[in-house]
Amino acid sequence: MSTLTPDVIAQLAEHLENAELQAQDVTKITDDYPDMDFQDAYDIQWEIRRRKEQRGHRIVGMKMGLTSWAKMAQMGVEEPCYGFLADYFSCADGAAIDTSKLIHPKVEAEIAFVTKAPLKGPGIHVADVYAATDFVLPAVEIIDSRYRDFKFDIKSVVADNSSSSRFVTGGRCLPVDHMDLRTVGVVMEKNGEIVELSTGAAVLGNPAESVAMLANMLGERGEEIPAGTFIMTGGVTAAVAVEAGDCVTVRYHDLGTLSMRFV
Ligand code: OOG
Ligand code: MG
Repeated sequence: MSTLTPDVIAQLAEHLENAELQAQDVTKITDDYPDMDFQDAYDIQWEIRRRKEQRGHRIVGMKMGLTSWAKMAQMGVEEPCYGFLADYFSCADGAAIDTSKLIHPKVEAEIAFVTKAPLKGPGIHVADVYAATDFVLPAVEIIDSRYRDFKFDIKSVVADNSSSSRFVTGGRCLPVDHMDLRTVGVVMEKNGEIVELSTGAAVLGNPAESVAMLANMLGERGEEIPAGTFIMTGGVTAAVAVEAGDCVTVRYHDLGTLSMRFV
């Protein structure tokens, strides 16, 4: 079901994408459209994706969000969501990330997958994910909600591409059969001090569950995860606010270290 007309979907997509591109916060869209539903919210997100592709941007991955209790508790939203990653979101390990293009960035430590076979829901489970995984690697997401004071509800955040804005990846990649993803330890440091720590099990008990959930959510729209897709599974800890001058390093058991600074 959807409640919004195609015109309103297009208008809200433009509104939210402009907020991203101009780094200007806006009020959450459910204030004006309280009856909008999940389909409307994902329709807006897919329209933002279409707008970017039409301008020549490539989609270089997908992300799941709100998959750990730490994140759900921090945001007051208890349902996972997905988003897409556009080419210009990608930053190299060690990058200087320009905060003037962002509203109020926060960093999240995540475990990422790259697939080697398509995954199409419904009915995808962890064994399917293992079979379709090429390798896993560390990733740090920089989220930047377009909503004032980073306050939203699930439908507003879905429409806003689940706060996606930048990501850093690299480190070391490992085949999934060489590790227990649940016990991968993660230590996040900001300016040399430990600010958060967790393990892979924080994400739905096993980050592979997050990939399965993405396949099943996409399946509801008749979409799939193609082979060769980079997927971030969601923050293993609460997100940490950063500003110009901050340096962040995240150390992962067996998967190496990622660093970035904010300028
Ligand atoms: C929504 C996106 C959450 C994650 O890893 O949990 C997310 C938000 O908290 O703004 O990317
Ligand atoms: Mg995230």
